[in-house]
Amino acid sequence: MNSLYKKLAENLFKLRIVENTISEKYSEQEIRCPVHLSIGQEAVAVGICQNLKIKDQVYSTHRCHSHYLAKGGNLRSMICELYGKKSGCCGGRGGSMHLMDHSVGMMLSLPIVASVIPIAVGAAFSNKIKKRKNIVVVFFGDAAVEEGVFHESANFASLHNLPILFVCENNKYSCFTNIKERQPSEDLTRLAKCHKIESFKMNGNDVVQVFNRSKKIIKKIKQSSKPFFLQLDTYRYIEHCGPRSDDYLKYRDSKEIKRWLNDDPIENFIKYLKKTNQYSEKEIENIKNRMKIKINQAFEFAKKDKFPEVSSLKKYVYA
Ligand SMILES: Cc1ncc(C[n+]2csc(CCOP(=O)(O)OP(=O)(O)O)c2C)c(N)n1
Ligand SMILES: [Mg+2]
Repeated sequence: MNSLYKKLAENLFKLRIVENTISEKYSEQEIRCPVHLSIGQEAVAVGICQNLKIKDQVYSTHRCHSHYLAKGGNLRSMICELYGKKSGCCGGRGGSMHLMDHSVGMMLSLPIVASVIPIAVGAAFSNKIKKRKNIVVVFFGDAAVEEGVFHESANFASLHNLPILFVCENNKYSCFTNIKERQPSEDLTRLAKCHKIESFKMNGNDVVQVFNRSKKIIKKIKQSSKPFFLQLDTYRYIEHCGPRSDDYLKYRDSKEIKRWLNDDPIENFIKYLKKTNQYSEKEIENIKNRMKIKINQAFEFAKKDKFPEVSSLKKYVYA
């Protein structure tokens, strides 16, 4: 397996195993923050972040585990944050929806839908004024384009030619409501085109395609200093918020679920490796085992870590 495919495999398995472990351990009731898992959506974060330099900046949402990990965020700090512990990336104060690690350019995650978009655009504006060569990537869901602030931000980014990649991760749902009940068309690139932002829509479950396409787009953004809107269609496997399946609620049709389970990003990647004679069972097993060990160590550490001191309760509270 070449070094790129190895990296993609490591990240895909890291994300999948971390989130499966969160899902398993959640019932122990030691993780007390809500969790929005991205199981099934991993190829989006992995394919794009593999093209980014440390100095490139990533901004994310309530569903931020995948972006944080794919950008190289510290695993132990993430798990400690989920457990509300002192060594967490926000000192245990933020929980699952506020992941950040400035040392690798994972700048910020915010759970208020679309609220991170203007902040990311502001960062791109600052980079441009300061003539920095890095770009900003902002990840958000299909519901975020339904907030007015998305349009204000897109307009500003277009008008000022800002080097920013808008990544709309279309998993078809805003909580329980299908995009067909919210939008006249599932092609959300039309919402970028009206701001004269170049755009592209593709399947987000093929990590090699996402990597190749975003590589070209990122190069173009860096050369032209113009924004780009990329829609990646994907699917979350389990409930909107929480560690379990919620298929019994029947807001998602079983045919639809099956169709997406058959388009699994990890299975797709394995198939690709086999087709291109790059597959090695031994290497994949090694990667999985290494990841499992690292991940178990992070959970063990987090469980034993201390909670923040009660005396520090008012620190960072502005009143
Ligand atoms: C402004 C705002 N309205 C409502 C909510 C409640 N809420 C949390 S996540 C979510 C759905 C977001 O859907 P999408 O942007 O598609 O992301 P996904 O959860 O599918 O990844 C909503 C409505 C919120 N956090 N912020
Ligand atoms: Mg969605």
